[in-house]
Formats: sequence, C-alpha cells, structure tokens
Amino acid sequence: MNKYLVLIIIAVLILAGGVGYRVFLLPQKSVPVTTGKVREITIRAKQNHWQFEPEAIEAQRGDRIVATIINEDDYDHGFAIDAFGISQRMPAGQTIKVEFVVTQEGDFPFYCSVPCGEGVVDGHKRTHFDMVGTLHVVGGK
Ligand SMILES: [Cu+2]
Repeated sequence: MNKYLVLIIIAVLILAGGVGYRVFLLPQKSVPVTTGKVREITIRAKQNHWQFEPEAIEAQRGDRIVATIINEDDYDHGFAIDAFGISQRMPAGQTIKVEFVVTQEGDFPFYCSVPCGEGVVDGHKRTHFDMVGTLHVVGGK
C-alpha cells in the first residue's frame, strides 16, 4: 500500500478519535463554554498587608474575566491561577491587566507567585504565603 495513503488513514483515524471523544465521551462539565459576558473585576494587593482584596471572586462559567490588579506596595508581587494558565508579575506600585475566559466550573485558587516577604499586620504575622484567594466559578447554562 502506498505509504502516503497509510499516513492519511492514520491522520483520519486520529481526527475521528478526537471528534468522537469530544462528541460522545467528554463530560458535559468539562466542555469549554463561553457566555460572551465580560466580568470586570479589580483586585488590589493591599499595602503592607500581604493580602489580596477581595480574596474571593465569583464568576459564571464561560465569562471573560478582565481583571485590573493593583499593587500598592513598593515591592513586586505576582498573580497566578494555575487552572487557567495565568502567571503575571505585578511590578511595584503598578497596575496590570489580566484577561482570560473561565471555561471550567469549580473553585480555583489564586495566589502571589513572586516571593514578597513578610510583616506584622495588626499583631498578626503575615507572609507571602498568605496571599491567596479563591475564584469561584459556578455553572452557567
Ligand atoms: Cu508574594
């Protein structure tokens, strides 16, 4: 048999397998959706608090998140959400924009991805590792 024909047959089988998986096997919860809705949010790294504000963000599955993230400190922080491939440096005293679509339902942690030190806030020790929050994505349609 012609080797190109064999390659074409293999390619078609792989493609059919992918389409078949997507149509018949992929759980409904995992199918990426987009609502077309834009959700603008503002998150700030509170000055010398080692804390994001707010620490909880709500969104509907499929929303496009346009996040304005303000670093009030005179040292760098970072903003990361592993589930959506987000990891951005927040330079000292600057504001960054992060845009992504929340295609999955569930609770996803966000955290500071740049070691930023520690301090005492209202008598309590806070560190880089306390800069965490949760993105709650609820099911849409
Ligand atoms: Cu940090």
